[in-house]
Amino acid sequence: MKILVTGFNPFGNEKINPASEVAKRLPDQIGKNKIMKLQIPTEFNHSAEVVKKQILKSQPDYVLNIGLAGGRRGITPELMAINLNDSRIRDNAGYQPLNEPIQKDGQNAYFTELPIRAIVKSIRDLGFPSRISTTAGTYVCNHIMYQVQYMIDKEFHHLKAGFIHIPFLPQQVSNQTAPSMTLDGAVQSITAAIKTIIKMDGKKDLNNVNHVYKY
Ligand code: PCA
Repeated sequence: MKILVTGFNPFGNEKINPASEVAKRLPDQIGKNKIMKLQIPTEFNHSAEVVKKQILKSQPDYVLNIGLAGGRRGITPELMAINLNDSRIRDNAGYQPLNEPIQKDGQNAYFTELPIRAIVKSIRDLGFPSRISTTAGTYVCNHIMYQVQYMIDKEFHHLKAGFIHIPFLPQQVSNQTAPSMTLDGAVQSITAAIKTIIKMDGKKDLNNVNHVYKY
């Protein structure tokens, strides 16, 4: 199988984004499976095009997008993406959409095809905090998750995709009390998530993980 993993570049006031730092440190291969890594821009109007180009070029079986959710304590696979751009800050191109749909002919929401319950379990088994998130927000992360699902809906019917938010790095919170996770911890967690995606391919997600919505 081929798995495309994307990580956003730094945005807002941050000089680093753990998402792209994690993506580039992932192994190139897990078993017989190829892991392809791509940094993508934190831009509403450009990110989907960059991902689509790479999907057409490398024909992955799975797309896993990774982003930073500053303030969250653990690794949070997203349940769904909604058809809304509504931004409290400008993106890296200076664009700040307010209350606008992403796709006029798209569904209100799309659910991920990833085995997010099994992913949460595999990360907790490593000793790192993880739970399912029921909202990816309304900024560029929700946007890219939605856009990839829209591509699946309209053209790449066999593709499976999802999104995982990760916490700040320790150096990003040295002057505040927000939670963080080391880069090594985040790399280990995302590697475990990818191994779970591979192991669960073609199988139904677990339904016996208790309290997956809570730490
Ligand atoms: N996090 C932002 C966009 C890019 C990123 O890494 C978000 O949660 O929308």
